[in-house]
Amino acid sequence: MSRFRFSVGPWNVNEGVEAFGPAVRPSIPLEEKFKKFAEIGISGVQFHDDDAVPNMNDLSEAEIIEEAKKVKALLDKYGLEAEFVAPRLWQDPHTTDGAFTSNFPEDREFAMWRAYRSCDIAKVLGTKKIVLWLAREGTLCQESKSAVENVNRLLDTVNKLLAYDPEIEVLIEPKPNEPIDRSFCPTVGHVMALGAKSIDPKRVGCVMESAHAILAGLDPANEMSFAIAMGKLGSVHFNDQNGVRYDQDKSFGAENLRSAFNQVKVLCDNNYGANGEFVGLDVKCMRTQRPGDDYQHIINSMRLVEIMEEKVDRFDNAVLQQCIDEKNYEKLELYVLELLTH
Ligand code: XUL
Ligand code: MN
Repeated sequence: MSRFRFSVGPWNVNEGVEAFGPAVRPSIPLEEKFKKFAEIGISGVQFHDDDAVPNMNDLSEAEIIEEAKKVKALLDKYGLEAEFVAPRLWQDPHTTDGAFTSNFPEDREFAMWRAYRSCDIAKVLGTKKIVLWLAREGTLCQESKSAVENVNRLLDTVNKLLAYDPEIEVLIEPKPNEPIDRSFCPTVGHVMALGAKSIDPKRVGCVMESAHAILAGLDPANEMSFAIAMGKLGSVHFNDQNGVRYDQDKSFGAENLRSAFNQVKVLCDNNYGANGEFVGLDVKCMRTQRPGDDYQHIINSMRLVEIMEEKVDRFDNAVLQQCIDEKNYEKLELYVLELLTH
C-alpha cells in the first residue's frame, strides 16, 4: 500500500496514435476511464481544459461551466478528485506559432481566453491548480522571436492568471524541447525564477516531469529537490525515458531503477503529499498493447512507486552515517546497489 495518492489524465489511456501511425485501439468514453481509474487505485484526475469540456471553442462561457458541472458529477460518482486543469494550447490552428508567445496578437488572445476558461473549469471541478505545459512557447527558427520579450510575455501571462482568480495556483511544467526546438522556460530553475518575479510568488510553482528533466540532461530527483527547497513542488509527473530522444513517457522505473528510487526517496524524505499533493503518472501505453489491456502501464508505475517506497523504508540512515564518518562513498554505493537488487 502506497503512502501517496496517485493521479493520471484521460490522455494516459489513449488510442495509440503516434507520429508514424494512426489509432490502433478504440477510444474509451470518459466515464469508463473514471470507473477503471477508481478500480485500479487512482484517486485524482488531471485534465486538459477540453478533456473536461470537448469542443469548448464553440461554446459560450456559461455553456462551458454547465459542461464542467457534468464532469464534476461524474468525478463525484466514482469518488475521484480533480487535481488540475491545463489549457491545451498546442493542437489548435491558433497555436502553430506558440500560444502566449505567438508573434500574432490574435493567437495570444486566444491563448488567454483558453487559460481563463481553464480557471473557470477548475473552479467547477473543485481544484485550485492550473498547470501550464508551455508546449510551443519557444521557437523552431530561433531568430523568429525575441527570447527576452517572450520570457516577459510568459511572466505577464502568469500575472494575468493570478489576477483573474485570487484563489488559483499556477504550476508551470517545464520541458526543454518537443514540439518546439528551444523552449523559453526549459527547467525547474527557470520556473522558479519566473514565479519569484510574479505578482504573487507564493501562488506559482512547478510540476516536475521525470522525462522532461532527462531530456534537459538533468536529474529528476535533483530537479524535484530544488523545487522542494523553494517550497514550490506543486505536483510531479512520474514516468521514464531512455536518454535524450523523443519524449517517451515510459512507465515509471522502466529504464532506470536507481533514478526511480531517488525520486521516490526525495518525496518520502520531504513528506510530499502532506498538503494534499498527488503523485501524477504521465505515462503512455505501448502501441502494441491490446484494447482492454491498456491500463497496465499505469498499474506498473504505481507498483514501482510502492516497491521503491519499501526500499526507502529499508534505507538505513545509520549505514549512511557510518559511510560518511569513514568518508567511504564506494561502500555507500554498494549498499545502495544491494538495497536495489535484493
Ligand atoms: C507533455 C506533457 C503533457 C503535460 C500536460 O510532454 O507532459 O502531457 O503533462 O499537458
Ligand atoms: Mn507531463
